[in-house]
Amino acid sequence: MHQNLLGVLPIATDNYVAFTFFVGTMAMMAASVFFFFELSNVEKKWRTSILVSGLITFIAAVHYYYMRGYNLDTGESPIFFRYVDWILTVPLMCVEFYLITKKAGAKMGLLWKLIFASVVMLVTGYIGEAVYGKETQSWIWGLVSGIAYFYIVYLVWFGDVAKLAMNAGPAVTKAVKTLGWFVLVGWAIYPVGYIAGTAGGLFGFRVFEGLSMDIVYNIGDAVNKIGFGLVIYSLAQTDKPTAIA
Ligand SMILES: *C/C=C(C)/C=C/C=C(C)/C=C/C1=C(C)CCCC1(C)C
Repeated sequence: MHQNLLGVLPIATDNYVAFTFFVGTMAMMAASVFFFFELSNVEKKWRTSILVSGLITFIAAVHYYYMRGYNLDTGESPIFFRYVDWILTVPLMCVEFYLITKKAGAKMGLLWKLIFASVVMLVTGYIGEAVYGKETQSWIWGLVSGIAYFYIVYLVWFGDVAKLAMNAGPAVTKAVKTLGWFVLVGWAIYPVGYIAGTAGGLFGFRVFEGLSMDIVYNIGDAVNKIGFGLVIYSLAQTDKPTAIA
C-alpha cells in the first residue's frame, strides 16, 4: 500500500475492519470528552460513577488508537491489546455496579465476585484466541469463558446486584435493569465474534463464517462502553433531589 505525503497509510475504501477501528477511536474519544465535561453538571454523589464512565471510554480510546494503527500496518487482529483493554475496562464496569448499589449496602465482596468472574472470562477467552485460535479445541476455552459470563449475568439479574438494586430507590432499580440488558444482550455480541474468528467455532462447528471478528468486537465495544456510560449518566440526571414546587 502507498503512503501519502504525511507518511500515513490511507484506509482502502473496502477495508471495513480498519474503518470500524477508526470510527471506534473517534467515538471513544468523543464519549470521554462528554463524560469528563459533564462531571460538573451532575450531583456530587454521582460524580465518581460518571468519572468511571469516562475512564472506561478513555482507556478504550487509547487502545483503539493503537489497535487502529496495528491493524492498518499489519492487516492482523490486535488480539493482545484488545484483551489488555478489556482486562482494564470490564472490571471498571463491575465497579460501576458496585458504586450504584453501594448506598443500598453493596459490600466489597460483591465487587470481588464480579471482578473475579470477569478475569476468568477474559483470561480463558484470551488463551482461546491467542494460543488455540487456529485449533478446534478453541471452543472449550470459549465455553469456560461463557460459564464465567453467565455467572455475571446471574449476579446482575438474580443475585446480589439485583437484590440490592431493588432496595436502592426507583431510579437505581431502573438503571440496573437497563444495565442488566446490556450485560445479557450487549455482551452476548462478543461470543459471536469469538465463534466467528476462532477455528473451534461453536462446540467445534463452524458458524458465522465470513463474519469479521474485529468488526463484531468493535461494534460490541461501542454499544457497551458508550451505552453503559450513558445509562449511568441518565441515572445521574434523573436521580436529583426533587425541586420544591
Ligand atoms: C468493554 C469491553 C467489554 C464489555 C467486553 C466484554 C467481553 C465479553 C463479555 C467477552 C466474552 C467472551 C465470551 C462470553 C466467550 C468467548 C470469549 C469472550 C472473551 C469473547
